[in-house]
Amino acid sequence: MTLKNGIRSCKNLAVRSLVAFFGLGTLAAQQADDPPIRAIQNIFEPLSTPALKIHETSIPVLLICAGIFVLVTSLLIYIVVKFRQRSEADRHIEPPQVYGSSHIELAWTVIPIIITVVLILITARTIGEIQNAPIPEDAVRIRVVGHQWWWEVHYLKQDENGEWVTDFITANEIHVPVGTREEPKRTHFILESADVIHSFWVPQLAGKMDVIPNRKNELWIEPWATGTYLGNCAEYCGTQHAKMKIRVIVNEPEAFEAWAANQRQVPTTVEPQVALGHKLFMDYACANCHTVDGTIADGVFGPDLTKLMTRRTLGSGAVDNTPENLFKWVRDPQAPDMKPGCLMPDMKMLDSEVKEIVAYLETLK
Ligand code: HEC
Ligand SMILES: [Cu+2]
Repeated sequence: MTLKNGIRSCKNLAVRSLVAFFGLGTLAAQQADDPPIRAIQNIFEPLSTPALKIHETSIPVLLICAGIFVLVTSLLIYIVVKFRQRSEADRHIEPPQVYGSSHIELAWTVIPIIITVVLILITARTIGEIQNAPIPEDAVRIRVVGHQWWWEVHYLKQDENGEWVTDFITANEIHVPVGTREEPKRTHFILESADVIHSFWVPQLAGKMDVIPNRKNELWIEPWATGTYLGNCAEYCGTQHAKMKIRVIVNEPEAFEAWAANQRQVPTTVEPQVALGHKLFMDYACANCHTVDGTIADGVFGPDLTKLMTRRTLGSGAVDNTPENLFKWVRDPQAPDMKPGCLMPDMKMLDSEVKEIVAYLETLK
């Protein structure tokens, strides 16, 4: 093994351990043609326009703060050393008392005010640039609704009256097209909440944005590198807040269009070998909480399952979407290795019934 390879495999190992440690999604769920996982939430490597602007603002802010830190710390160390107690006699000597010095008072009032104003101006400029950016005509528009503890995702299209209406619905895994730095491709999010306050955060793409009931917040991204970007709900929202992950899959425009075309396609027939599973799904309460387009299932309490098998994870990134995990999830999502506390109940079905339902779910792609 050459030194270079050795370093590379150490680096890979480090990345994998970090990914595992922070539970930032697992690599197993990836498939061969998926864009690479961008799991390390590296704040110094922005890969999308608003993240870059924030990064550019953070550098002067960090430098100013670092300057203050170094100055204050060195003064402190200097004073601690210089005026330390050297002999027993020192204990009884009072140091010179300085008060009412208008020079000193002015200096330590005015200088911090100036520094603060500079920081405010730098920050306000960036916020303005991001918030006031007009939405380009060709932007992909997505409405995201935060739920305890998953994300409902509506891709929007314009109807004949110019209103933005739902084109198709998915959950937790958001696909968007990639652009370049010269020719950026915008994706615009409208963020809403169905229950409590959540926060939408995919660090390498954009800043955090709170997701608040009865309010529409907005956020946009212009990624210039393909990848599967991992993010998380960043506002404590109850039991399974930590398992309310986000995946943004940034892909080449053709791959994105192919994915979107498939999402729009409504299945019309049920394959005969899964007819029993389909019937059980409709007979049990599944259909009251979940939608499967083209069937009577039109529940909206849980994620839309029409294209379940195109997702890499289950339960908003709680576990990989593998046949075993799908079986375990449907049998009992409250199991300790699934998502205990989540709002889907243990349906207490027979394993044989679960098997039939899972066989049906596996045709939803
Ligand atoms: C009371 C409503 C409710 C019922 C009944 C219900 N679910 Fe769910 N289901 C949910 C909720 C809520 C979630 C999201 C859980 C989370 O991620 O926190 C979910 C998640 C799922 C998921 C994972 C989807 C994804 O993309 O992450 C599958 C699969 C699923 N349910 C299948 C079923 C099946 C099959 C049944 C019937 C046996 C069923 N559900 C019954 C509410 C329900
Ligand atoms: Cu949340």
